[in-house]
Amino acid sequence: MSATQNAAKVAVVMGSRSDWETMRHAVERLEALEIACHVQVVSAHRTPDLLFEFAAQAAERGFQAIIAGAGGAAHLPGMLAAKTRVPVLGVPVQSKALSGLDSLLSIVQMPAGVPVATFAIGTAGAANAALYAAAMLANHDAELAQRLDAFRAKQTADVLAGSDPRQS
Ligand code: RP5
Repeated sequence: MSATQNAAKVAVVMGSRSDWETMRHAVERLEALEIACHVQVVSAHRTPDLLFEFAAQAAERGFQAIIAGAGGAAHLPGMLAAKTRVPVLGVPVQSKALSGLDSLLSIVQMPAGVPVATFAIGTAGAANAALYAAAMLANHDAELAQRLDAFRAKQTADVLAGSDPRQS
């Protein structure tokens, strides 16, 4: 495989190491689909210069999507979207104080002109952001499309095989 094929297609960033327990669900889904990803803590408030540098370089680094998770005053996805044309997929991390409603509203209420695709609060949002990024990439990658179709077929088969909840 060439260096270009090996290069990360998706970046997964988060506002704090404390977000990892949520955001690892995105990384695990990407890895299961054999999508190379870059993972990094980038804080809108604690490392604002790093945020700007990361966003400025995102397109030239070849990222086709940025999955950004943050909690509380969750400005990371929106500020990234303000500084790069690479699509930003926002994941509201469940906060202790307000259970993630603060994170959700911080991410979803973007002004017209600067879009962030916003997902569910917590681990479901992280997993679905990864699957959404995979679907975007699959439009231009037939092998990935096959892997994504296989994942969905297995998911359906697993539910059908366990459709009687009394059986283990
Ligand atoms: C946000 O503040 C992070 O995304 C995190 O969800 C939250 C709390 O961060 P820590 O105080 O745990 O580092 O910036």
